[in-house]
Amino acid sequence: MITLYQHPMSAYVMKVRIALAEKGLAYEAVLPSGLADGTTAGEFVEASPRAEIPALVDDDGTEVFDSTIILEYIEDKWPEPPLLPRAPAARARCRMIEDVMDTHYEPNNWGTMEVVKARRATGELADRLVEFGRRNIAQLQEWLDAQLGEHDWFTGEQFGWADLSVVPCVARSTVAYGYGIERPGLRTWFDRVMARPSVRKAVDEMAQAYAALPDLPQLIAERKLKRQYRDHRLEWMIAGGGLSVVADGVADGTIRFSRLPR
Ligand SMILES: N[C@@H](CCC(=O)N[C@@H](CS)C(=O)NCC(=O)O)C(=O)O
Repeated sequence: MITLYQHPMSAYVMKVRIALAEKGLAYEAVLPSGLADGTTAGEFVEASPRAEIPALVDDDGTEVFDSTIILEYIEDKWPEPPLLPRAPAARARCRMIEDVMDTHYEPNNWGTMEVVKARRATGELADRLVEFGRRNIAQLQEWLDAQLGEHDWFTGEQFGWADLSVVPCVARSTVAYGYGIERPGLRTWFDRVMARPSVRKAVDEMAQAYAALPDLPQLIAERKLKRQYRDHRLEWMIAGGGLSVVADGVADGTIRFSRLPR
């Protein structure tokens, strides 16, 4: 049986969960302990040396980390039904859409949670950061709408790679933060994609996990939550005006950075 190290709120994990469901592949979902404060260890870190989810361990022992590499592994090993189209240009387009979601859209959701749930900032700074995320999301949704054009799916003729990369981020900003989808084309696509059982299940579990989040400010005060600030997310916080959030987190030891493979 495939093992998937995961957390239901992660957009990167959701991509993989949707892909596995679309391929009809059963897996055991394992929530690694220590994700909150970076004290993960053991078999999870052997499979994922950067200590990030998702990581997949195949039943022959093959270990794969990083959502994009995992999607490629799944597509290579179980090509049916295909998630990528055949034409090179269409394949490249799917991967570009995925990259924009992973690097530009996702940090807005992550950062908004750092403000509204973890309350890393208050008052005027909190308002500025939330507004930064809201504006970015509106602009990215406009871009997505243009990518979709008159098509039913981002991937092309059928649901696939690009759709499963877009939906985790759009669902999170809609379900968790209540941002409407202003563009009618994108809105219609969202309703269409949410009708797929693979997507509905992943989004429902994300929403449940979000609703059940513990008191994050309390955990931060107790030094039990030490969030990883990394690449696009770190950039988001700084670009939005939250350099002091980073400085405060470094000073009080409640943020951490990337972990090198050892
Ligand atoms: N590039 C990676 C990013 C994965 C990622 O950022 N995962 C986060 C959760 S959403 C994580 O595991 N962070 C480590 C931590 O919080 O300790 C991928 O696409 O899989």
